[in-house]
Amino acid sequence: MILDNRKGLPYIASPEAQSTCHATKQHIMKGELDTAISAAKKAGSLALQSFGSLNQTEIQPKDYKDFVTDVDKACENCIASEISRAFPQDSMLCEEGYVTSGSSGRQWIVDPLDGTLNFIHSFPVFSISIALSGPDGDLMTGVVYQPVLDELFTAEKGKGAFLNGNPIRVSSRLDPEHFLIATGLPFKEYHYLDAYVSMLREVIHGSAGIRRAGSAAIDLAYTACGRFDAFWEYKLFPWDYSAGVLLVREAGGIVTGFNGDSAIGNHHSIIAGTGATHPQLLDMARKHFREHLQMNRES
Ligand code: 2AM
Ligand code: CA
Repeated sequence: MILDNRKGLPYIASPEAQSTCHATKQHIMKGELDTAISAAKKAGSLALQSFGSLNQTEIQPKDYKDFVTDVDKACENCIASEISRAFPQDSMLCEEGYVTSGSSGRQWIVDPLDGTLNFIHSFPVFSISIALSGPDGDLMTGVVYQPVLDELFTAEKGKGAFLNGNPIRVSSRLDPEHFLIATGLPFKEYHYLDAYVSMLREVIHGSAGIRRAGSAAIDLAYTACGRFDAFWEYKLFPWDYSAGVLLVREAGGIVTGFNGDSAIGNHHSIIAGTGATHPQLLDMARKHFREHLQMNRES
C-alpha cells in the first residue's frame, strides 16, 4: 500500500480507480455482504488515491465545523451506484445526499467517508461504513473498511463478526485499570459540553486511557475486535454507527442509547461495550446526562 502525499495536487481519480466504479460487462450476482464489501473496497481505493493530496478547492463547508470533500462525494457515487445496481428495490440513505426510496422495506445506510476531518488533515484514520437494515428495522449486514490498514470488518445478523475473514470478539478485560475507552468529543454543539466533560472526568479515573480517533465507525469496529473496551458518543447519525453497532453486537458486545434502550432512538447517542464496561458507562451517562435525557425523553 502506498500513501501518496502529493500536497496541493488536484484530486483526480486514476483511470483504474474510475473504472472500478463502472458496471462490469459480465454482471455476476452477488449477495448483500459481498456487494457491500466490493463497494467499500472500491470506495476505499478511491479515497487512498487522493489521501494526502487534497487541495482547498476540493473541501466545502457543509455545516458549522462540518466539511465535505470531493472524495466523500466520489466515494458516495461509487457505493450508491454499485448497491443500487445490485438491489434496485432497496432504499438508500447516504450521508452526502444520495437518498432513494424502494419497495422492499430494506434500507442501505452509508457513510462514504467517516472521519472526513482526519482525511482533510492527512491524519490516516478514516473509514467507509455500509449497513443494511431489514423491513423490521433490524440491522442485517454491516461493513466497516479502513483502507489505510486494509482492514475489513464485516458482520451479518446471527453469523458473527469478522476482521479480514477471521472471527472477532469484544474484549474480555475486567479490570478498569486496563480499559482503553474510545469517545467522540463534542465539536459543534456545546449545550451538553459540561455533562460530557463531567462524564469524561469519571471515565478518565476509571480507565487506563481514552482515545478520540475521529471516526465513530472505526471506534465501534475497534470495540468489536477488543482493541477498545468501550465507546461512547453523544449524538451521531445513523450512517456513522449502523454498521459498527451490528459489528459490536455480533462480536458479543452490548450497544444501547444513553437511556439504556437497545433501539437507538432519535437522539442517536451511543454506548457500546462489553458485559463489564457497558453497565459502568451506562450508569455514568444516566448520571451526568440526566437533565439532557429528561429534557429529550429519548436516548
Ligand atoms: P464524518 O467524518 O462522517 O462527518 C465523530 O465525532 C463523528 O462525528 C465522526 O464519525 C464524524 O463523521 C463526525 N464529524 C463531523 N464533523 C466533525 C468534526 N468537525 N470533528 C469530529 N467529528 C466530526
Ligand atoms: Ca462522512
